[in-house]
Amino acid sequence: TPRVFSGIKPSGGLTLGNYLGAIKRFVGMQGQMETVYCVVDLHAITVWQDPKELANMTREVAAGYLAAGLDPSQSILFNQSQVAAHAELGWIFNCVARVGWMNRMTQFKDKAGSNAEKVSLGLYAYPSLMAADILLYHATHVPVGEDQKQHVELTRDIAAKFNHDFGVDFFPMTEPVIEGPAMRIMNLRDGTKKMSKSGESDMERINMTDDADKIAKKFKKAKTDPEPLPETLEGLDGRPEAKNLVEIYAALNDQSAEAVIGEYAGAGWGRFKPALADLAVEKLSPIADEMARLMADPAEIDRILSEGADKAREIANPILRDTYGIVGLLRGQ
Ligand code: AQP
Repeated sequence: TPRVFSGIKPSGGLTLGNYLGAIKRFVGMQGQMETVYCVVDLHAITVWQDPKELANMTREVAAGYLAAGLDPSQSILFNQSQVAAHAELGWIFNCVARVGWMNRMTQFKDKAGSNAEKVSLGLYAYPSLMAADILLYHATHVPVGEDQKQHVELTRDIAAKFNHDFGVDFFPMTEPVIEGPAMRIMNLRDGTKKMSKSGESDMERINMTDDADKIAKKFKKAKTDPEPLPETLEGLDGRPEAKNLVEIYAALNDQSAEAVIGEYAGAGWGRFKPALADLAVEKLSPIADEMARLMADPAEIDRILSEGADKAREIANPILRDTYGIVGLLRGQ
């Protein structure tokens, strides 16, 4: 049966990139397939996280999922560290994946930069734990942004090598689901870099908790070139900042980028940016309000996560037990 798995790291507050590239689509798949969504806290600690802030951000990411429409009676929602099987299968996959595969991961190269000797071993092995997250549920579909495509491909490589090495047909070949106009939302100050939770300046991203004034200010100050919007979609080529703002508008309004260009052809930034800010406020402020309401009751969020973890274990534990059996690891009754 088709099953969806995806996750978000609580490594900072949610951004518009996480919302459009991930959460909004996760919620859209609910009800069509079995859906399992995770707050991947074990991934967050691959870089330093303040312990109190980590707990708080884990709840905030959960609140973001819920506020955007995730229904815990239709989807499983939990935080990764509560289901020990993730770490256990992650170790087995560390022994299946090859160092050479990890060396090709572009996200690791981006994050480690020139500092590769000093980053955590966990950051290096991150894609192998991500493969465990997905395959522990025998997930067939993984909705992700463009930036995660390579990691889902690695997940397939790990599944194939495991199946081949042990002569079984056990782990499925997972498909990345990357579609829609907002698969890569870029930084508002530099259209060649992606919008990230942990980017240096707050002005480069829209946070899901930003109020109307902040949203308007950030779009007003967003970098652009001086040209007006083009008459055709091709006119956005070579104009990364302009393209990004058009794509954000399209994704927020459930339109194609072409339709947005159709409406705003020839418009200057003095017209387009306020329209974009108004649209963003209209779509995001109800979510921000609901997140604030949920965050006022952390015990309720913790309860939802722990109930979700119980349901997740019901799927994950039998798959882990079978994996141990295949590998030849003894496990008592
Ligand atoms: N800019 C983006 N555009 C589209 N999708 C994005 N995603 C993240 N940024 C964008 C998608 O959000 C999901 C969760 O990502 P994550 O939290 O696991 O890790 P990330 O991709 O590393 O996110 P950040 O925001 O950049 O976090 P930091 O700064 O801590 O590394 C994924 O599906 C991702 O594709």
